[in-house]
Amino acid sequence: MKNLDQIDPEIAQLIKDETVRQRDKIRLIPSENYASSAVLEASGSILTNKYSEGYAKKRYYEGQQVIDQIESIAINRAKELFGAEAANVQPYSGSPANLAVYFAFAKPGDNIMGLALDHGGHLTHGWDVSITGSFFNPIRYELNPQTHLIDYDMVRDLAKKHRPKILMAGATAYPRIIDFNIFSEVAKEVDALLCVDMAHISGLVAGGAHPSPVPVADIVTSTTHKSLRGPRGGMILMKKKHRKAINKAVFPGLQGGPHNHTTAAIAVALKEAATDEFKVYAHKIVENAKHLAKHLMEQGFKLVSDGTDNHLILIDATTRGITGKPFAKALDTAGIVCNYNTVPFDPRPPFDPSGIRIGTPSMTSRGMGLPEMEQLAIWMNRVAENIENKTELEKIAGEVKELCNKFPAPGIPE
Ligand code: DSN
Repeated sequence: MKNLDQIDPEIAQLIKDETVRQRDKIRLIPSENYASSAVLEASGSILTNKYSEGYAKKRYYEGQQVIDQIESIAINRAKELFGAEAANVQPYSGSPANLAVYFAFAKPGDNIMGLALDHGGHLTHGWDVSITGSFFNPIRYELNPQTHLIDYDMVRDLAKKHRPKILMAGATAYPRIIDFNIFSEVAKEVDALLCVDMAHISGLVAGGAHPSPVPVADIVTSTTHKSLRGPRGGMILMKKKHRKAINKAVFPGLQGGPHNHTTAAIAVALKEAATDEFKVYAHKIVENAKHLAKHLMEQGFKLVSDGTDNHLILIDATTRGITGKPFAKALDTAGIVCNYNTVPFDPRPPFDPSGIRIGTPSMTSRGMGLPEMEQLAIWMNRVAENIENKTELEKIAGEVKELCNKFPAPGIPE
């Protein structure tokens, strides 16, 4: 970064510090990953200099000879990879992508329906503090209190009672496979638009490690930087009949010019995700998560739904006599980075909840496998037993660093 070093050494140093952090720690936040060097190069390119309001061949600015090609390539790759009829790659991220769906298909005050945030949904699925919970009338379905699986009977009953305009499926903290077919049946029964937010699992879907919502949903939204391993961005896949409404909602409805550097990086990530290597990666994410879950349970941890089918695990720390926040902080000191999280029916508040949320996309991107999952479970148990023992936590951090240095991360200089 010789130019940055010279012009702004303060920011240059902070980027170096963050690079070291990402290199030397085990990153378990399930929505994070390591974008490849190719994705980073596209994302950091001169494409950031260009304004392109509109869509290919229908822009409000001249000079789109190159940008039109880049955006068309990204759209075609998204359609091909996910088998979608149409795609929009301009949303700045997942929340704007979801907002575009509401803006296109609902009016303020309309009923919309989604999984409650404290049961694993997302803010934009109609939670109070989100614009989606105040402009629309949110109806929330929940998990079954015994199994902690989505209560599909409740989904059907609430949908029949409230007839939402939009039925939202998808989650940010749900460790099990979502049955998109049931959601599709319910949506048809009540004449709702089915939107699946697959942000967390889009890499798994791309690699065939999770059933795809694309064939059965009207609209599928996603971020591009989680298990899909692209740049920070969003996209919307849809049936052709919805393209006009969605395109209009994204621009000029919600956004100005698309971030062309991001569009190019999304195109690169989609090319990478179409490879056989990525299919193997997607399946390994799940294999690692299942193995980690098994070994965490052997170490005495209580997992929500007693395991996982995807990339994500929710641990209820209270059965170990600790709570989520201090556990997450102790793990961070030990070089293991996760986030504290509510567990279903959590009696504790979101800022000091009972659990932590972890996932395997980043570790798997480094080539870590089953032995490393076993080692991680042992470390996490040691942290739980030594939550206030700084010396022990720092000792673990040293061991973690040693392991990390054996597994170079994509996009991170060694
Ligand atoms: N912030 C994301 C996550 O961590 O799951 C959801 O958008």
